[in-house]
Amino acid sequence: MSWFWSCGREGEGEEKVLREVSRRTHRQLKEDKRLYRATHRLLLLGPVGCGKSTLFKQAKMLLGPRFHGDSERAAEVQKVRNSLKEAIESVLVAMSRLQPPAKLAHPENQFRVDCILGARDKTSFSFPPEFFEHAKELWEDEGVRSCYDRCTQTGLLDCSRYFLDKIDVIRQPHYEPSHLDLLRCSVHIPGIFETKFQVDEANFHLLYADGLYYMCRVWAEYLSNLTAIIFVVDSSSYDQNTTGTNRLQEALNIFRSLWRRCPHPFCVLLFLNKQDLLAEKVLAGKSKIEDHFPEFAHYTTPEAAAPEPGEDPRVTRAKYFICSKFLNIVNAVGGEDRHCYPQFTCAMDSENIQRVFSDCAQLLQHAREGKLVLDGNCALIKA
Ligand SMILES: Nc1nc2c(ncn2[C@@H]2O[C@H](COP(=O)(O)OP(=O)(O)O)[C@@H](O)[C@H]2O)c(=O)[nH]1
Ligand SMILES: [Mg+2]
Repeated sequence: MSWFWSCGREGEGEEKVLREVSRRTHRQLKEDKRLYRATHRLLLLGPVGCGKSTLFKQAKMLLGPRFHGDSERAAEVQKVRNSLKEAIESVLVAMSRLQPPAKLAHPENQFRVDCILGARDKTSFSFPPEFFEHAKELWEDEGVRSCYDRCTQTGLLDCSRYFLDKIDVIRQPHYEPSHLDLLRCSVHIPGIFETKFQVDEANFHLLYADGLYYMCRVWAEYLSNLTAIIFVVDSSSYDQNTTGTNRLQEALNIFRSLWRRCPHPFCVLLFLNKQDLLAEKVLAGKSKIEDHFPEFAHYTTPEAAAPEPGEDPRVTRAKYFICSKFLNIVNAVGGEDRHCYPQFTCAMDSENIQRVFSDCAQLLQHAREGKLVLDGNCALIKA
């Protein structure tokens, strides 16, 4: 009897504990659910070279400065130097691949080319002083420069110039990479990455599949748990051809295929990236949009356009034209309960990215509350 009695009392105690556990679990689940609902889950997509990795790195930096130990700093220096090595290698390799091939202006520099390309596949390179010497001399050779200029048309050597122009800084024994140096570094690690950050008290959970850009079509199958997709476009690629297709046209094709597969309801944040390069190209006047997209000749800037302070009207017209190419797809394919919100971005500019995410937080919040309309050019918040 006493055993039974004590069992009963113990049972009562256990029941109390269990009730408490259940209450806490319930509270935690409620809190998790609230957080889940209050978090914008975004997936970064877009063609190769449009700026996804750079945007992802910027988003990570929105978390604030991180503590840096010596080994982390050494790894960052190595990362920047590797990017410099890749930059000079890709220009030198391109010299023989171009038709007609590019030649050194100073043939006596050939031994430097052999030296650099000879170390091309070395996995852990220790960057002896001769490496920097060879790279610098070659970057000053007019033949290498003219090859570089010819290659920029392909869009493949985008960031090479940045590192090559900084050889004297990067070679210093006590060199410390800047925020921009790290942003420019190319990292080729395929895989899925994620980061969580907060802007204006809105929580973001950003997912990014590096090296899997070609799977855009497949991603559409897995969108139901996301708040939105960020589709990134290289706006300055209107005059570039890599695989025989115009790069901006390729981005439009991928976007069309993605938009068709998006679930209902859904949001796509269209990041029209590389606005700085687009403005440079348009103002230089060398490469005309109408030579690649003839309809640009008859395009007029919409009245609702909101140029940046001091922006040249030619730049405003160009960026709204590119935006309209994407919105035409949205309007043609339709989808009442799907929205596309364009943003003009420059992934190299931390302030711009901070502001863009702040605008996105507002847009997504309004979209949730059904307070957004699309007027054919831009998403507007209903009064
Ligand atoms: N000037 C400029 N360069 C950019 C911008 N966004 C990315 N880049 C550069 O474009 C190249 C490709 O960017 P990356 O983020 O690797 O593209 P991904 O292939 O989409 O991941 C890199 O050299 C970046 O430094 C931008 O807004 N402006
Ligand atoms: Mg990338």
